[in-house]
Amino acid sequence: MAKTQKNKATSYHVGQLKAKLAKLKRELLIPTSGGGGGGGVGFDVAKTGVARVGFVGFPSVGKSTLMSKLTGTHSEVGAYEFTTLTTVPGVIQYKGAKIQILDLPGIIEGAKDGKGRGRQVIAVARTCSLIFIVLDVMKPMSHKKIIERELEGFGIRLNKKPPAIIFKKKEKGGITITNTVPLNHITADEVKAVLSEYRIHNADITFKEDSTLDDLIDVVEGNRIYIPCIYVLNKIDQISIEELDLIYKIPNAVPICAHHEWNFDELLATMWEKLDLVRVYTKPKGRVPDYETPVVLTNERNSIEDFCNQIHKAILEQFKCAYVWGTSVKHNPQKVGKEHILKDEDVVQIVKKI
Ligand SMILES: Nc1nc2c(ncn2[C@@H]2O[C@H](COP(=O)(O)OP(=O)(O)OP(=O)(O)O)[C@@H](O)[C@H]2O)c(=O)[nH]1
Ligand SMILES: [Mg+2]
Repeated sequence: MAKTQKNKATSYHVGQLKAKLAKLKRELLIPTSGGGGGGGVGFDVAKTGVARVGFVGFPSVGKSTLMSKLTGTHSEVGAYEFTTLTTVPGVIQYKGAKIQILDLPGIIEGAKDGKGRGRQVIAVARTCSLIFIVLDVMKPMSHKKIIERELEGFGIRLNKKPPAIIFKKKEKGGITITNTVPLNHITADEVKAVLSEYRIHNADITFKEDSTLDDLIDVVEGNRIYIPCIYVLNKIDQISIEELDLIYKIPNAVPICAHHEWNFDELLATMWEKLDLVRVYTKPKGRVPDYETPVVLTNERNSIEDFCNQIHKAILEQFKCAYVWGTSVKHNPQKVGKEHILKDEDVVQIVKKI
């Protein structure tokens, strides 16, 4: 594909090839016999807390050291590779939220294709709300790209929003392509080639951003998972200040030293920012809000209804309305219904039916 010159005559061909490749990659995702793609015994652990952070990286980069220092949960640390052989869960409490931390076994290149226990590790990574890609600063930075490629090969998209493409299949009428912005990376021919590879001959597609063919394929495939990611650059005790200045330029990276617990404050603050959680304080009638123990919601499930369900399933049955103070409302307080969407640090008082 890289060797094909891009022009009108070849664009259909390129689209076809890209789609073919995506379909083959999907076949790799489907577990082969023996449940290789699933969690596997002892691999996936029960979810606890409002969010889950998974550590992914090559062996011996310091994942278990970081886990032990952050959570106080012991995870075996070894100078040899593949010390950790299964998922080790731990919990940290940060800003009133319980966050589950998963120390995962080291992966190697080719993990997504079934090398080592990589498939199982990456399958667990797919269930995380945030991924820490842990890298050893003494090792080549090309490792970053290798890990990213492994995760991407498993349908994980890092630090990326779902493509702004609306795709609707229909019964007849052919392919209709509309775009609200100019498209610089794709032609109608290529779009048609991709769709015909998927045997889609009737559909409406609207591009709301300057998309690529890969974006389109992600939408058609539909099984992509969009997960935020932090590059944790470990072992900075081994490098000079000049080298540190250089690695600080990497986007979404936090340099640390797990061993001496250096820069954990920045790591936790960045984690919090990426998790994008919503803390809501409850206010019993006639009393001050409880600022000690917030109800923590995720940015996808943050309505008054989600808030009620988080406290107790039975609350909704008696729900009449709610008063909200904070940034999600114009007036303080404002009367709202159960569809109202809450923002971080709002205060809520529930009014029950009598
Ligand atoms: N110099 C230095 N060494 C560290 C640091 N953190 C961890 N190490 C060492 O790196 C080695 C590997 O650490 P682990 O925490 O077991 O690494 P891991 O990523 O969990 O390894 P696997 O479980 O095999 O994938 C150990 O010898 C640690 O003591 C650090 O901040 N600085
Ligand atoms: Mg380990």
